Amino acid sequence: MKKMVTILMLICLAAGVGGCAQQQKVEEAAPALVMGFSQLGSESSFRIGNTKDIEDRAKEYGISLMMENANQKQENQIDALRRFIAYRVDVIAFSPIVEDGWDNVLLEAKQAGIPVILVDRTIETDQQDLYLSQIGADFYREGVMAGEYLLKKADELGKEKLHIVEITGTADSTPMKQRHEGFMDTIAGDPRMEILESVNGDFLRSRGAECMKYLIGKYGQRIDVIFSHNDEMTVGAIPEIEKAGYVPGRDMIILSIDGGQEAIDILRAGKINCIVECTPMLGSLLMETAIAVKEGKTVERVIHPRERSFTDYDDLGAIAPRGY
Ligand code: GYE
Repeated sequence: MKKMVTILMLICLAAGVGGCAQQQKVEEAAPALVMGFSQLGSESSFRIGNTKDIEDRAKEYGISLMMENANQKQENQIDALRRFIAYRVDVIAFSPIVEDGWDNVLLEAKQAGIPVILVDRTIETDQQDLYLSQIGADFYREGVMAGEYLLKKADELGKEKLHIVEITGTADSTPMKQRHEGFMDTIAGDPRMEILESVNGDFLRSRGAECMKYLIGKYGQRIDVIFSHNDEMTVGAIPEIEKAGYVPGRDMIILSIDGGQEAIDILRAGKINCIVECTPMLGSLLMETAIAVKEGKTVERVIHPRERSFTDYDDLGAIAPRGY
């Protein structure tokens, strides 16, 4: 795209000012494609970073973007998808807040001949042809990475038992289900690991605080480990741990997911022990996939970005600014 703009500018210079205005109009009138994107909400720094990245990359790739934010409500997302169908966009993309309940609206998109790409989370359906591709993290692997860190930490601490509490993300969402499974499968065979309770924090900072308050009230110093499904809830939980007189990162091992800047800074301060990365920077993959779809090319069914973890075993000085 950048190349195209440069070529256009060169033609403009050769053609004089009048020609330039004409060329500019032609380019503005013909975006590579029109994409309708339904974002699920603004619940976390991941989500805000994801929205911004999609907007930025759409501009970069010359894609005309209709962005709608559903404010955490599935019915708002369904309404947005229907508007995109009525508008006859070239491609529909969306981040489904939960996995179930999409068949009807996606059937409508299929009947209108509009291809659908899932971003970040996936859906549960018997009709596999309702979407072409899912671009998002391997959430199961994220849970596994958190579990593997804990097994290593348990060896280092040499404790006989570790009592774990889990603060989960939005019920019935892909990251909630898969992070839980990956983590539980990884620690399941180890007799040192004991789950005290899992509570639903809905990926929200305020809920993270409430959940932590409840858990500390109920289990107090029995809690050895907190596995929180995202940074936002972790950041909400930490002050509650401190208010109760415990030192996060030392008295209680804290495991988090996302890797936004705020949480990375808290990791550096020693109050979080491990953060598994979940990158919101999915915009380029989305735009490239959408263009390939428009050109009639076959695309990958599942596209995972590469991710890592950041832990108190790493050189934390070496982490580049996260951008979300
Ligand atoms: O981890 C959390 C966000 O779906 C992977 O949603 C995403 C999750 C992310 O609210 O912070």
